[in-house]
This record gives sequence, C-alpha cells and structure tokens, in this order.
Amino acid sequence: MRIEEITIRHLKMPMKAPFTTSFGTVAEKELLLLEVKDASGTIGWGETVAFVAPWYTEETLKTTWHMLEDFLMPALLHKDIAHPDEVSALFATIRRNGMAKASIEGAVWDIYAQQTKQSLAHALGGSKDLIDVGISVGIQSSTDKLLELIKVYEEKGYKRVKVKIKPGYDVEVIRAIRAAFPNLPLMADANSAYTLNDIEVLQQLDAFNLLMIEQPLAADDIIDHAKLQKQLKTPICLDESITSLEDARKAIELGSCGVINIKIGRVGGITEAKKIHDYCQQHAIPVWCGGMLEAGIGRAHNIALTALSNFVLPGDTAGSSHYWYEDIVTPEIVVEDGHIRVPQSIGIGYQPNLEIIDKLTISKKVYKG
Ligand code: OSB
Ligand code: MG
Repeated sequence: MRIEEITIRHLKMPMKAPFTTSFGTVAEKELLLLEVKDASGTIGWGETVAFVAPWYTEETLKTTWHMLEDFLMPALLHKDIAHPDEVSALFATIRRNGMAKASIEGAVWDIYAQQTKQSLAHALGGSKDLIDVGISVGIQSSTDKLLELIKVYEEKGYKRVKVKIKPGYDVEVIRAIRAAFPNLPLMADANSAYTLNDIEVLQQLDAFNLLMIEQPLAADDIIDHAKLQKQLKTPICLDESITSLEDARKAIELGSCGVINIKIGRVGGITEAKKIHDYCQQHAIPVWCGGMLEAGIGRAHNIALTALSNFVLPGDTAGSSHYWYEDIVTPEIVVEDGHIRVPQSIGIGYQPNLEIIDKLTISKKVYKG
C-alpha cells in the first residue's frame, strides 16, 4: 500500500436525542470523515471520534484535524507499507493523540482488508458471526423518563443496559432501576465524576448486582482505582484511563479493574486495540467495545473488532437508527434481538452513502502531500 491522497470532510449530524454524561452533552455530532486513497486506487474510510469539546479526554475535533494535517498525513503520505501494523511505527514519534491516529489507521486497515480480499473482521482475526449489543443511556431529566427508556430497550432485546451516573444522580437512580427490572443485566458509567472521598456512595452500589462500574475515578488514574477495587465487590471497568497496551498492563498488574472497555480511538487505532484485547485474554480480563456515538464508518470498525474472541461482554455499538435519522453507510447497522450480524463480505461490509455524506458535509479539503 502507498497512500497518495486523503480527503477530509467535516460532517455535522443531528442526533435523534441529545446524549448527556457527567461532564458533557452532545446534541449534534461533528466528525471528520477520511477518504484515503492508495496508489492502486483502493479507497478506505476512517472517522474521528473526538467531540467538539474536551470533556471526555483531551482531544477535540480541531486537535484531531491539526494533528492529521500537520503531523500524521505528512508522516504517512507516499510511504510504502506492507501491513496496517506499520502505521503506528510511522506515528511513533508523535505522542498520544490517539483519536487522530486511529482515524487514519482505520482507513488503512479498510484498504488492507479489501486488497487481501477478506472482511475487516477476518483481517483482524475475528471469527464471530454475531455480536452481542448493549445500550448506553445518557443522564435523563427524571427517573420516570429513564425507566420508560429502559423498558423500551429491554423490550427491543438489548443484552445489557448501561446508565450514566454522577454525584447526586446515582444510588437512588440505580435503586429505582433495580426495583423495576430485577433481572436486567445492568451497569453504571461515571465518566470519572467521583474521587476516593465518595467511597461510601460507590460501596452502596454493591447492593444492586451491577455487572460493573465504569470509570468511577479520574480519567488519568489507575492508583486510586486499585484502592477502590479492593473495597468494592462490583468489578471496576476502566475506560478513559486506558490509552495503550502499557496502560492496560499496569492497570491489570495493580488490580485497578476487572474489565476493560476498548475504544479504537482512545487507544490510537485498531492495531493497539487488538494488542490490548490479546493481553487481556492472556490475563483473563474480559473486554467489550465501547462507543463514541459513532457514525457508520466508526460503527463498522467497532463491529469488526468486536468479532475477536475476548469481546465476551456486550458492547455499546447499537444500531444506526438509535442515534441517527440517516446514517452515512448503506445498509445501515441493524440490531436484531440484541445482535448485530458481522459482515462477511470484503472490506468493512457497508458502503459509504455519498449522497448523505455530501448533505452533511460543512467543509472539505483534499491532501496530496
Ligand atoms: O464513556 O462510554 C462512554 C458516549 C460519549 C462519550 C463517552 C461514552 C459514551 C457512551 C455512549 O457511553 C456510547 C455510544 O452509545 O456510542
Ligand atoms: Mg465510558
């Protein structure tokens, strides 16, 4: 492969419902779509997952664009590469900025899968035909509204429900959900809203048979999480704290978590995500694939990754129609009985819908290096 041309489109997509976490709300998703062309004419697609504001991690849509334009594309364009694993080596001197790196690396994986005539899932070593899908429910204006939504999701067959919590919107909310849905596979995600001073509140959550508590403490912490895990029965799942295989190794060694949420963007690409998956498998740590309110391209990459065997817990990659009036791929991603069928056709298995993409594009730039 030799990448000769990259087109970046800035898209703005209206969401069916705003999504609120402990630190931010997304009502309209903005993203960069990368159309990456190789010397032989094969086109691969990538998507950035950073939000407009840095409330989840430090990256933003603008920082990803800056990194792509000034560092990542110059490092990649016109270089001969035999395998997508080599992309991270080209980026080795550029620190962090995982979401920017992942967007371009995902497109290179797409090209590689097409040129080796296999599905992306197969190219990654995945063998599942069906993946289990959960749903992540944002913070709601009332508990009644939340219970109503959960009822709909349970009836739709989602394999587990994750609710967002924050100080003051936690124990009573979870208690109400458990009273209404005693057997629902349920978990809570704090997006790093607590500190060790809140240990008593977090311990109260042990009473509700949660599958896990996701990222209760600081986004860059593994020490306090290890202290907390010793005093909690419920497994801690790390999200924000894990940005690399090295982070995963240290967190597992310290006992900071029992589960890891893998997000391709947060860890800098599919190659690093696979390494974390393999390491967790060797250390009996189950993983699942997190979500970043992706449009169809990012969603397709998540589905392919989730086909790997240690993705044993339901992920957050729900169907297109949960988020979007119209997704940017054809067919859209469909969930049936809490499952998504992993495409077996060559490449990502979904076609970018250029008509819809054009409609949502607010600016566009072509780079040839
Ligand atoms: O912490 O997993 C998270 C959405 C935006 C930012 C962070 C998170 C989330 C979600 C939703 O939980 C996942 C999704 O539905 O894509
Ligand atoms: Mg999370």
